[in-house]
Amino acid sequence: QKYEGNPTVLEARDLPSIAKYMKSDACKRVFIMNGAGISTSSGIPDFRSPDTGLYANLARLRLPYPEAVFEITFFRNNPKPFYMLAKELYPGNFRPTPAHSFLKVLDNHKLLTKCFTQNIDTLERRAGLSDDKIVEAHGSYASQRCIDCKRPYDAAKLKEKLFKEEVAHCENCKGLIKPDIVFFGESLPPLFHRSIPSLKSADLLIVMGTSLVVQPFASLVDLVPEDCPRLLINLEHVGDFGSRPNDVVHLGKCDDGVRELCRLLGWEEELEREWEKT
Ligand code: CNA
Repeated sequence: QKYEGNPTVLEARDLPSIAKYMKSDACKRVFIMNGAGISTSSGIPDFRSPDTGLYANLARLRLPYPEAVFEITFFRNNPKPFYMLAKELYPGNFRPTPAHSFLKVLDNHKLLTKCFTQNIDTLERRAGLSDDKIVEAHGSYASQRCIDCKRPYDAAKLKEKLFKEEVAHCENCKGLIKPDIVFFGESLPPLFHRSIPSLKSADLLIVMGTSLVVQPFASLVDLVPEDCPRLLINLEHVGDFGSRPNDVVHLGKCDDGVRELCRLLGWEEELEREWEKT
């Protein structure tokens, strides 16, 4: 159900109107929701892009179905596929993208309230965002533990095992070790739940690089006020974008979208400077 009337907060439902609104006093609290699509230009595949996504390329892992690689019950019986994938996605080899540096620029301008990310690659931190601005909704590689007794495991040891393609076991109970990445069937970190109420105070929500299909993350888009402008920058149309009066849909690559927005805001040089630093 697309909203057919005129916008109530923006002048028009386009990027220049978003930029104008961002420069006004009315826009003080910007929230971000992002997903794997903001990291694809750094070389990390997303899940669902038709040819390049991980799900399209998991045949070699011999999974019964692609999502199994992130299911805790499957992992218990067969941890190898996840370990193979975890090795491939291990952070350190990838550089933040201009879309990540855009988050830092927003923060420089005291506009960024919170970045809710589904990504586990920690590139938001690497782009210079401080911990208090990031909600890693699906966890990250920053810590790891036993799935049974929950005892933390040494990061360097896990990395060594991963790179040797060996499965790590708990030194206490022999349970399987896994990075604190949230699997299907596991609860999201307490910080995610604690941070949700703040969305009520949003002046702007920017959603980038996500298919908006994984719950409960996807439903955060509903939690900003009804007239709060929501901007989607994505290769494809997702979620219910367009159903609210101040929704703006900008189809294309995240990096191109943020560059265009920064140009409209007069921040283009700052964006490139921040990106150079990464
Ligand atoms: P997804 O379901 O794979 O969707 C990605 C979305 O981004 C799709 O709509 C694409 O069209 C779009 N997209 C891809 N490339 C670009 C681009 N350059 N510019 C604009 N849009 C683009 O990924 P989601 O994040 O929505 O799914 C949630 C999962 C993916 C989370 O649990 C993540 O942990 C998981 N994941 C994370 C990473 C990472 O940390 N980088 C990588 C792969 C998967």
